[in-house]
Amino acid sequence: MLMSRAVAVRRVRPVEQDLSTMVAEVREGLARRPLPELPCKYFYDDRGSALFDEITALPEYYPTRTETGILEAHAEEIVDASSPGELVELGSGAGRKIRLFLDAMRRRGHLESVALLEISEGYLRESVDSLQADYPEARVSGIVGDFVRDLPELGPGGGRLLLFLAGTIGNLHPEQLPAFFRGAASVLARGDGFLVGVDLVKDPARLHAAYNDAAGVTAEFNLNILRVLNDRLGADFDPSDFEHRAFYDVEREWIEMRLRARRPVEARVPLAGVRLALASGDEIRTELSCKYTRESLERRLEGTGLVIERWFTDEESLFASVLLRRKC
Ligand code: SAH
Ligand code: AVI
Repeated sequence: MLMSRAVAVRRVRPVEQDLSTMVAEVREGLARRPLPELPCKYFYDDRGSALFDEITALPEYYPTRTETGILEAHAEEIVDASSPGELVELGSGAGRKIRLFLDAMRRRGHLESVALLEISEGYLRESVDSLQADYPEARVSGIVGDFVRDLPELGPGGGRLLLFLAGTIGNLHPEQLPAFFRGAASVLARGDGFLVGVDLVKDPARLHAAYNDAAGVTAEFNLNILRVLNDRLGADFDPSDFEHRAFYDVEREWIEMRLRARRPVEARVPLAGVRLALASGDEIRTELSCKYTRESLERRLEGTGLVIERWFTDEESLFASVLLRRKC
């Protein structure tokens, strides 16, 4: 008889502490000039996570379909290369692709535990519940936290395969990558694997279409950050005062998402003590989505203790699933 296990979701910090962090980050971001900024992790309340899920099914948004195809072809090989007993996913979202790895681990009779580290608590709880129901032999747990700050919460590695899918690594500033990779290496034992989904540099027209979809879902996703500030910090943004803007910067090799004021805007964020005055046409940067080549990724990996072991890509080289290994 199978023993039922308690479903475990824990927060790294109490809600009030996360709120004070948000206050500090929003205050600092909106004070930046010439371009005020908001951290993109604040897109993801329940609505933002659902909008991202909608984006993944859009005809223009190739990354999810492409990565899923790569993983369907190679998940077995990736599991074989590592023989992990523990699977960890950072920024797990709706938690679908992880199942390809869980199925491969199950077939090897070597599936012990699964941990998800995610900022969007509602989505995390749903994923943990459904994975626990479908993989009862595994110990499934969730950590509500920030993958930039909270990797040590995962504890020491050993028989671990770490997943960071979707190209979410591109939402970090390139200068953050070496520290992020060092942090990841410190929760891996020698020989553990780290599979990173990387969106590749490509035709700017293809990128532009992916972030400016005809149905306007990406625009809604972008505007959702203002709704999150209204809900959590008592801000009084009117999303209809802003329009979505996304463009590819060829020099920096990143997509930038911004919100542009359609008219003069005066907004208050009372919990952060912020009054924001924008002229018509002023912009707030809300997201970077950096695109990489093998060479530019290798540069960011230098001196981090992680090396590229395998590079899987699709026929058009749109996206890469990169298996990193801790080498020492
Ligand atoms: N892995 C899923 C979802 C990718 S979307 C997929 O492959 O489709 C990015 C996910 O990362 C979202 O679920 C979002 O809530 C989460 N996220 C974004 N910033 C985060 C952060 N700083 N810490 C933890 N999770 C974060
Ligand atoms: C989650 N992340 C990889 C997405 C991306 O493509 O950078 C978020 C997104 N932003 C706009 N569309 C999707």
